[in-house]
Amino acid sequence: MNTIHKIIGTWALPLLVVSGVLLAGCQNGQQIGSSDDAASKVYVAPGEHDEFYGFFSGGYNGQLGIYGLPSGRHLFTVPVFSQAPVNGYGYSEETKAMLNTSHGFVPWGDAHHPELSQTNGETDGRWIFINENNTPRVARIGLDDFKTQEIIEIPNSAGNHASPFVTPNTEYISAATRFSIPMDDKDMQNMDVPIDSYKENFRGTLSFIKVSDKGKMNIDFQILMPGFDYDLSHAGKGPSDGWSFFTSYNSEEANTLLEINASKNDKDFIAAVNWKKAAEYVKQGKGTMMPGEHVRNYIDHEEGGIAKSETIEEVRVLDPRKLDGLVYFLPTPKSPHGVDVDPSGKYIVAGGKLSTVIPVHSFAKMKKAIENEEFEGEVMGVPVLNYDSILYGEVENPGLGPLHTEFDGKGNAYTTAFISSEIVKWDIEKTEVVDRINTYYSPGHLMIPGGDSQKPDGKYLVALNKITKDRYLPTGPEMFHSAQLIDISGEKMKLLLDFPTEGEPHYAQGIAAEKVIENQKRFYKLEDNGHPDAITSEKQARVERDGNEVHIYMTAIRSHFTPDNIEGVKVGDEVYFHITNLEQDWDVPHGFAIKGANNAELLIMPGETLSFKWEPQKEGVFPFYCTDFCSALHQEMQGYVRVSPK
Ligand code: CUK
Ligand code: CUA
Repeated sequence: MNTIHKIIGTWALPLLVVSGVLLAGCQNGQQIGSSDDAASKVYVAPGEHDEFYGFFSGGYNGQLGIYGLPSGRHLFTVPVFSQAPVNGYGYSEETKAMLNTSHGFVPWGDAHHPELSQTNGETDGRWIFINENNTPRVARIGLDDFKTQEIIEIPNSAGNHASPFVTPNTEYISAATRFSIPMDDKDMQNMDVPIDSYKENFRGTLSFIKVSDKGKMNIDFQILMPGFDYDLSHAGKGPSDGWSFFTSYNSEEANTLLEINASKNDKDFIAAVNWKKAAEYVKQGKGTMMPGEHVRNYIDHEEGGIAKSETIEEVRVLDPRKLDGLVYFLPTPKSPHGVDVDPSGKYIVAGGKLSTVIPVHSFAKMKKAIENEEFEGEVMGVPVLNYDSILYGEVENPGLGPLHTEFDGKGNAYTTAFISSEIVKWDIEKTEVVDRINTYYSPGHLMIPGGDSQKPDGKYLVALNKITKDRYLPTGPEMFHSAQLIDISGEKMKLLLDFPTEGEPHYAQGIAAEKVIENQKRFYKLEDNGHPDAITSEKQARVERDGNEVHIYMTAIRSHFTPDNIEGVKVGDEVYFHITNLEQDWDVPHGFAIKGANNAELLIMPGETLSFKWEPQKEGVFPFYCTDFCSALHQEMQGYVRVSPK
């Protein structure tokens, strides 16, 4: 059954014209088991927990959504690249610095790909990384407290899309520029040149971020590349450990109307990067230190958990024209989007958006072709291999618009077909389609817990659909995206559940809950609170003036603030409320808000100190209160600040 659904999406139209495919209006029956069967498989009884954590990128909300699987319940949202009024992330004095960049304070991001840390090719539950596409950045979130710990900017990049995919022991995280930009080879500076000088002046970069045992990220090296657009990436594993693969499109190097002009070539390229070789070059001091201003923000746990920023001026750049054996191009049909390496590490699968087959490259053949120097030419020092000598096979009839592939660890691959709205299951060794299921509608990525690692947990698959249409009660012109949970434990895929997701989830990750739960922090111990403005008892509560700065050292405990009547503040003062939550019990946060403040609220976790800045503009008496219903006497948890004239 290869049904073409009613289509949707404006970009699909020219694409279909290009592929010469007709639109059909039919919509076929859904392969739902019996509904009882499906219901029992996703039912998590009240008080019971889900089997898996699902981490879904929030797309243009810039955050990371946490969902329980198989229930599809939205459990939490971790604020990462965007300010979050719900808990004051990016508003509080402690977290503001997390959003600093070389462009200044950037309080929004476009997050596409979460990626769990791995040890020996298996997800290990330490951290999850996520990329920011617009102002190129990568974040690291700790899975002990589900808070963003670090954000590093990627220099000499314009759009960080092929990111942040990890190597099997989280040695490196990949990043690549989505947009090429005019870059001077000598100093990597973005140049003021005519846009139609693209072919001559535009360049790309692939970046490798090193991750220390403690998680600290730094940009170890960048590779200067031809001016294509780099899209997705995945690291090799097993036999292909030591390599990373990046798709590129626009090998035509078009700078306008890419929809047509970047769809001309039959094949574009996957860039295969030998990162172990690159790391050796770095050790030998090869490459050149180049300007590459970027900012790294991190929570300083030595200094009371306050975010700090540092600016780094340079980055090491490796040039394939000068260093051999770094990168090879694998010709790949046609405008590939996703690239995925199967759990055995033997096969490299591309999702050619405009391709009529799914090409599967053989890593062994690629190595051989490199040894025998079977090159067809080169682009900017990067040898181009011969398609036929690296190809393992082509999967026929894979649906229209194949994008992304995940694996079940049982020899099968699952590829999304955006245009024909389906997921296609195929046998990797045989490169043959064995099953297909409709999705509603137009899936982008898909996720199997561990599905891009060496040890997938092949029980469930989540389709991350781009178009929702009629799946839920209408909410006007705008609606949440739609995810679908599919049972992949048997031979035939079965649709189990629809659930809405916030933002636009591109990629997602899943992990057995037990791998994460054991390291969870339930609250911060007061005795570990090293915040310089923390106070650990009400006796220490006080108001201090320093010029026009007023510092209020305040405590919160059920159900009062100390102090709760504050006088002596003047119009034009800079007032800082440093509030320590004295509770030592799980899930008893207190909130803080004050009338008219040009700021969000704070949500202060037990044992934590957060600071709120307020610049009163008018005289009078202003109430403040706790925003989180914390006890039966929560409504009594309030106070006043008196503001007098200057
Ligand atoms: S992308 Cu969204 S469907 Cu940004 Cu990984 Cu492919
Ligand atoms: Cu504290 Cu409500």
